This record gives sequence, C-alpha cells and structure tokens, in this order.
Amino acid sequence: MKRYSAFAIAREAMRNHTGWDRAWAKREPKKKYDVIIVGAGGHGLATAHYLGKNFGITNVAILEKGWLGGGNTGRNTTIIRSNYLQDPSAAIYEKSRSLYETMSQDLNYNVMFSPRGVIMLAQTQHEVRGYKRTAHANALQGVTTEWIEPARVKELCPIMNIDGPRYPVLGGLWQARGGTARHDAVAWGYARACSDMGMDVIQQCEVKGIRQMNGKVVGVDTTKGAIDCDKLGMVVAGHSGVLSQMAGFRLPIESVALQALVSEPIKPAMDIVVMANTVHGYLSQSDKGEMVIGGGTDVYNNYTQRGSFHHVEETVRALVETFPMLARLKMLRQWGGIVDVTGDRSPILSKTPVEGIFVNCGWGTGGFKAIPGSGWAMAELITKGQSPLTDEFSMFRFREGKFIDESVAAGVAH
Ligand code: FAD
Ligand code: PYC
Repeated sequence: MKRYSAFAIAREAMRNHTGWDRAWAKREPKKKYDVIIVGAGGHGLATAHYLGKNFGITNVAILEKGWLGGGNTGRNTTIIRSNYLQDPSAAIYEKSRSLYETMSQDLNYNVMFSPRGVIMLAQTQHEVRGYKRTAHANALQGVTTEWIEPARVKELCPIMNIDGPRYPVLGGLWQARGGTARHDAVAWGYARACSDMGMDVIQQCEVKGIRQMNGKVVGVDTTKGAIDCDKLGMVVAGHSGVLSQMAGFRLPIESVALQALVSEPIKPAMDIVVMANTVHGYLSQSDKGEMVIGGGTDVYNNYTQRGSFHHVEETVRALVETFPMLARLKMLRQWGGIVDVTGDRSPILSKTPVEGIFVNCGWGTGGFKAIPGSGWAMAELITKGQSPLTDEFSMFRFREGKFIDESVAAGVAH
C-alpha cells in the first residue's frame, strides 16, 4: 500500500487524486481463518492489528455487521486519559495513552491526537478527597497527574464559572498529556493497516451463530455463510451479551445507551477537556468549533442507538452553572451508542468457558481511550493465552470477588 506523505499529497494534487489506493480492500470471506474477530470497532480492529504487527498472525478476518467504526467508536466524545485509581487499570490505560502519542506515525494515518489536557473537576468535598487520592495513586503508578487549585482551573479554562452557588469548583485532577483524537480516523487507520497486512475486513457480515465441537470453537455462522476458525475474539461492546448467549455462556454485563450532542460551531473558546462528574457533564471543543457535550447514561438498559430530547435538556442544564456560555448556544446534533457496563466499571479481557473463544468487552462509557492498549493486550492474550495487561481483567473475577472498582474514575454517571 502506498504511504501517505506530503510528497504523495502533492503528487496526487497534480493528477486530480486518481492514484490513491482504497484505504482497505473490499473482501468476501474465505473458508477458514486462524483468528476471527467479531466487531470492527476500535477494539476489534486494534486487536487484529497487533495480532499481525506483534505476533505475525495475519490469516485474520474482522467481521462487522454494519460499517466499521459505526458502533461506539464512531459515536463517542473522544476523551483520552489514564487517571484511573487501581494499578491494573493504570497499567492498561497508560499503555494505551502512550500508544496514542505515536499512533499517527505508527499507522501512517493522521488520527489527530491532541494532548490538550483533561481536568476532572471537584465540585464536592467528596470529590476533592477522591481526586487527591487518585493523584497520589497515579504518582505511585508512574502516571503523570496533579491536583490543581480553583485559580489554576480558571487559568486553564477561562470560560468556566468557578464560583457557582450550587457547585463551586473546588479544584481538579489535571492530566496535561490527556486529550482527544479523531474517533473515525482511529478505526480507519487500524483498518487500513490490517488490510495492508493481508487481513480481511468484512463489513455487512453479521455473526448469527457460533459453532463448537467438544467444547472448542470451530467457526461462526454469518449472513455471508459459515466461516471456520481456530480462535475467535468477541469484541462487540454493547452486543457482548448477545454474542455470549450464542456461545452458550453468560457475561456479568449490562447494555445501556450513552448519549452525546454538539452545539453550533463557535470561535475557539476552550482548548482543554473538562469533565464535571458531580453534575454529570463533560465538554470539549472540536476542530470545527462545535462544543462536544456528553452526560450520564440512560437510566434503563436498552439497545436503542439514538439520542433523546430530554437528555439534551438535562445535560445542558447540568453544565450551565459551570459553563454559563452554553445557555446562548444552539444545539445541532445528538446521538447515542450502546455501551457495555460491568459492576465494577472495569473491562473484561478474558478467556471464556469455551476453548478458543476470547472476549474483550465491558469498556462501558470509557473505552475509546483504551483502544490501542486493549488491542495490544488482547492480541497477546489470544496468541499466548496470557498477558500481564489482562491478568486481572478476567470474566471470572466476578465469581471470585476480585473486583477492580473504578466507579469514580469512570467519571460518567451510571
Ligand atoms: P464498538 O465501537 O461499539 O464496536 C463493536 C462493533 O461490533 C460494532 O461496530 C457492532 O456493529 C459490531 N457487532 C455487534 N454485534 C455484531 C455481530 N453479531 N456480528 C458482527 N459485528 C457485530 N470512551 C472514552 O474513552 N472517552 C470518551 O469520551 C467516551 N465518550 C463516549 C460517548 C458516547 C456517547 C458513547 C456511546 C461512548 C463513549 N465512550 C467514550 C465509550 C467508547 O466509545 C467505547 O467504550 C468504545 O468505543 C468501545 O469500542 P468497541 O470497539 O469495543 O465497540
Ligand atoms: O471515560 O473519559 C471518559 C469519558 C468521557 C466521556 C465519556 N467517557
């Protein structure tokens, strides 16, 4: 595949862009693969990518029922940070954040990673204690974060009202190397790299059944026919329960809609990301100038991948005391994605009761930031049967009571 470069852009500009290759090949399924990954979201594509890049396994298909990146990966508010509390979380999220730093170069695809800094605001005494504790834990984990006082918050984000009568800003947890990236580009960049390694990215191919023999996976039934495989990775986020049912086991997971919205574009107003978790809102400004806004999850489990009007009202109302300028903005678009939430708000990267089936899910409201680290770890788990980054994230931890409680770090109310 031709590399993208300034020279290539100049060359194609001279010949009306007739010389570009397809970013990824359009393929029909082969009869058999070494590994099938179900779900061409960021996590599925990254898993496939690192199977090829780190372990040389390229006889791989990534099967997607819709279009690639059309699930949560293309619907999220793109916040990237690694300021979690527990050590296993810090390890995988910080690995991920560091992979984002070089992702554009590694994939030869501009994912627009913007380490503009993320603040998690403390607006209650409880949050002050919680975030100071996280800052201390992060220091021990080698994750660079710091507790900052209200004056510094105001300096970093002048549009903020820190003196709100109900929720004054008491400080914040600041991660200067956190930020955002272009979500679709992450999926497209990985898909292009997978295709370049000879893998098959197959869209409009829904997995409808999982075939097993003597307790081991042997293949899948799809809307494009039966396909055999030696190993299967289930990476389908909000539909993980549906897939595990096909495979004959249950996952400790619930599916719920999480919504977001954007305002009309305005001139540059804030150049950092802010999460205000007490009031349930988070905010950044896109390169187009839109304010990108999200809130808490819907209050009931569902598979409804869409936005709802009352949510816009609730989320903006929650944020308006701290960001009064929002009251003057028109809201343009809203949408929803189906996120996969576990009881301890930590993901599952695990072997399963069926030999050869591995599951990567439970990223809930916060998995965009984890895409490269999760793919890296999952590829190792699938290849070697074990990875230091996934050891603690087994699905069996719920049976054993070994929870990894990240309810505070998850940030989003659910
Ligand atoms: P997905 O991208 O959902 O991919 C799963 C894919 O599997 C889908 O494309 C689906 O079509 C496919 N699939 C399902 N069933 C089948 C089947 N039977 N056969 C074939 N294919 C199938 N995270 C952050 O870190 N920061 C944020 O700011 C953030 N904001 C968010 C805001 C919103 C509104 C939402 C919805 C999520 C947000 N998240 C955020 C969470 C993040 O988006 C997800 O955790 C992450 O994208 C999950 O990626 P994935 O690859 O696991 O899932
Ligand atoms: O996990 O950082 C996060 C997040 C922000 C918005 C939704 N999730």
